[in-house]
Amino acid sequence: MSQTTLHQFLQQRGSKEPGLNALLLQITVACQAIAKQVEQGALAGIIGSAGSGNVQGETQQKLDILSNDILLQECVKEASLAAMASEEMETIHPANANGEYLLLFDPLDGSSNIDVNVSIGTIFSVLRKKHQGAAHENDFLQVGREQLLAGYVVYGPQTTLVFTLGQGVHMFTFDHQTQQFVLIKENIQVQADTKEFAINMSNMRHWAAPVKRYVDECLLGVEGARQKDFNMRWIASMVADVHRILCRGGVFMYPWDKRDPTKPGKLRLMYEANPMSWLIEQAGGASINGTQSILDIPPEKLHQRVSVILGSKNEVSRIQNYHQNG
Ligand code: P6P
Repeated sequence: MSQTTLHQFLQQRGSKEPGLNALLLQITVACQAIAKQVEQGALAGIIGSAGSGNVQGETQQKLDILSNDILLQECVKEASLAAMASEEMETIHPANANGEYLLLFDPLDGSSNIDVNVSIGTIFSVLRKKHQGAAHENDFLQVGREQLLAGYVVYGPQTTLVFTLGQGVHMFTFDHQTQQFVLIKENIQVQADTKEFAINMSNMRHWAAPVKRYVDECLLGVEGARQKDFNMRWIASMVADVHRILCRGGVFMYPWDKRDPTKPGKLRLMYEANPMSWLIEQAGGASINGTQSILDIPPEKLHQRVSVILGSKNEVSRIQNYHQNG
């Protein structure tokens, strides 16, 4: 079977902006280096806590910091990149003052899974710097619909890249023999209906009523209002859960809960929810915070959090209806 590499795909069907294609390729160079470290794990002495905390107040794993550094070092080489922002950095990291693009990333999503050899991943999002000269933090505060490029690399049984440039969602798996990302699926579509939901059930007593109603109905299965049985998955790596949904449908929920009512949710808007939401919408799915599309939420802070409900559009629509109509 003739293989289409990522380079060939971008030459044939990439962005009309060469700098954006070049930036995507540079991001994949960084992710290949991260994949090599992830595969080594304990053999490279990179398992476990780094003994430091990030701006989120979370304990940083050694691989969190290493992955962040690899992305900074590799992507700064791209002349089109003006600045970077990361879950692991309090403020932005300047790159090239004449660069046109702003890159945001969660360098290693799913850190709690690193030590137990469960899939983790890198999530990335690219915006345009809309003025001349050096970038400032406020330049990053754009709604998700302004994204030019969004995607992730999942480090699992395969190292797989999924991205969108606004013309569909495409999937590439890394071929270790040729050292190339090879196209395995283009124009991915998320099933409109599903029998599979993903949520951390241990938080059930803290959920708002609409989420509790939806999950209760799933659990009642064929004997309840839904008249069909559901399956549940929770990998605790958003990248892996979203990848499964892109491949076979489903709905992912990390909703607001009353453990800390002042926090709209656990996941971060700019470098987790927005890139994943654009991928899902580009694939025909839907993504909301409960009441509105995540891609329409105007960001106020770089690290702000958001409630996330995304996946098969008919299920997301049902959950939105429960939020809006009780
Ligand atoms: P919990 C990983 O830490 C993450 O940010 C997402 O990738 C994942 O979906 C979620 O948190 C898991 O959170 O509370 O179930 O451990």
